[in-house]
Amino acid sequence: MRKILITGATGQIGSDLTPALQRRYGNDNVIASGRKTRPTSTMLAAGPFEFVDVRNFQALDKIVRKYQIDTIFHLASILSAAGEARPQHAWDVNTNGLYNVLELGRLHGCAIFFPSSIGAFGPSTPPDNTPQETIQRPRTIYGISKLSGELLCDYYHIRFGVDTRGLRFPGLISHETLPGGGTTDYAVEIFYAALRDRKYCCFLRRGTFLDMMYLKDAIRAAIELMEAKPDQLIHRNAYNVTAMSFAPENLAAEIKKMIPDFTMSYKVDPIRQAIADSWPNKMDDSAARLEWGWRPQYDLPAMSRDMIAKLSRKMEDLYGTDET
Ligand code: AKB
Repeated sequence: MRKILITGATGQIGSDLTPALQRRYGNDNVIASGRKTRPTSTMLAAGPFEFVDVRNFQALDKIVRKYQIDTIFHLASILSAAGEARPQHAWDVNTNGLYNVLELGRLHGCAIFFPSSIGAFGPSTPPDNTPQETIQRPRTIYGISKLSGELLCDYYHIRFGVDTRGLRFPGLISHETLPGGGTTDYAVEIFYAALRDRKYCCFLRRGTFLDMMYLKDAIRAAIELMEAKPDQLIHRNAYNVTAMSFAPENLAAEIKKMIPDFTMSYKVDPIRQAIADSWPNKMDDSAARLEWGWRPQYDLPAMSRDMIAKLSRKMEDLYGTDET
């Protein structure tokens, strides 16, 4: 990796991945890009930024040529719940965007990182210790686009020798940027609500177990996978990776240890509940552990402590303290 392009750089993953790659590879060697969301002034000051729609092949091609890109982290994507609200749009962005990026990989020899998801599984997938290779019949347009993305990445690797690599990310929890339109978003919203209002109304039912990961681990996983030696990789597209599995009440109990007057109620959103019910409870990520040494560093208590500490500071900076 010498010259890196990140699509969707202003999103939840990109906001943390961009500075991490800049620290490692140099600010001028990481080109952040996005379609609509204005980058923060910090991101703009830190390195090059390009506005581009990933569905526009010519515009992407121009950027790849301009900066002589050799690696693309393709993060631009519509998430699960937002995808169900606008399925045609989600298919267009997720599938045609990836197709364009893979074509750039074929034409210019770029390595490609593709984030797949637990959404690539469906209700007939074994929900516990979900194997690396198993039944995948997703029922959401997001999951269908992620599964076809995994297959397309394999195809470009086998047929054209493109260096494609991917991870099946679980719900990602972070304090920098909010996720937009996912089913696992409750696990981020709850921290803001706990600190601000001391209460949260959860849109998923008690007992809904899902895989989750702190974003710091996810960023490290993406970089470690892209830096792994190619001959280590058997399951390129895409590796199961997880750090913890919990239900809403487990997360609430963890937060309560630090904010004792915090309470949680439930108002189930049937669309997001149906999506969550079709996803695994807990994946088996032994292929990632064996093939390229994946190890998470944050479990539920460590992640919760760090989130509370970082968000308390952020809220203090934004709103000040109650003291006069
Ligand atoms: C979503 O909820 O849509 C995402 C995901 C698990 O891929 N966070």
